[in-house]
Amino acid sequence: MGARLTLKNESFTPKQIRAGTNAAGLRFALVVSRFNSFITERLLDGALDALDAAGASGENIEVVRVPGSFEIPLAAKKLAESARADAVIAVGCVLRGETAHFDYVASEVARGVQLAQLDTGVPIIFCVLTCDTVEQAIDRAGLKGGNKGHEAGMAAIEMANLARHLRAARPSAVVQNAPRRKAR
Ligand code: INI
Repeated sequence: MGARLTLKNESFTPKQIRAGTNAAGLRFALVVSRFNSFITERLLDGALDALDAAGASGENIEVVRVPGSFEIPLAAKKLAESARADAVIAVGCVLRGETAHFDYVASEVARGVQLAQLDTGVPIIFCVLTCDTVEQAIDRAGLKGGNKGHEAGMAAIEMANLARHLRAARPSAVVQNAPRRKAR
């Protein structure tokens, strides 16, 4: 259990900002690696399912394919720079083999995606599986572990709405008063 907060002022209520989950009117781009496409296509389906269920329109969604996960950051950055998407979703699957190749591809795609979103200010959601076995990847692309693509779609909607909200001079997104904690 963490340290208890003792409030001097009973009306001390910080604003809580949590962006909405409605995707209507938002634009998305998905960068999908063809390497391990039997996994990445399932992740793509999961992401599209989440966007569709949240009210996104097909005409506001672009799907861009790249050869492998290593190529994802450049394509994602170009999409983000072109201001055609409120959020980008990076979809890939890196499977550990017998050499160090896995480590280079996995670390560079993660680093590249993070740099691209920080450089451009456009959210780029990391939906790149990095698994030791094919079974682990299958589990995360629709079986036991759910579908990480669906989670990525939900994250993209929230971050697109949050980025809009944080850019706006007069915020319009959901701002709630924090539930009061009892001072002790
Ligand atoms: N790309 C992947 O997306 N997943 C992998 O598991 C993978 N492995 O294991 O080699 C992989 N390699 C290709 C790489 O992403 C580049 O496309 C290639 O090196 C050309 O730049």
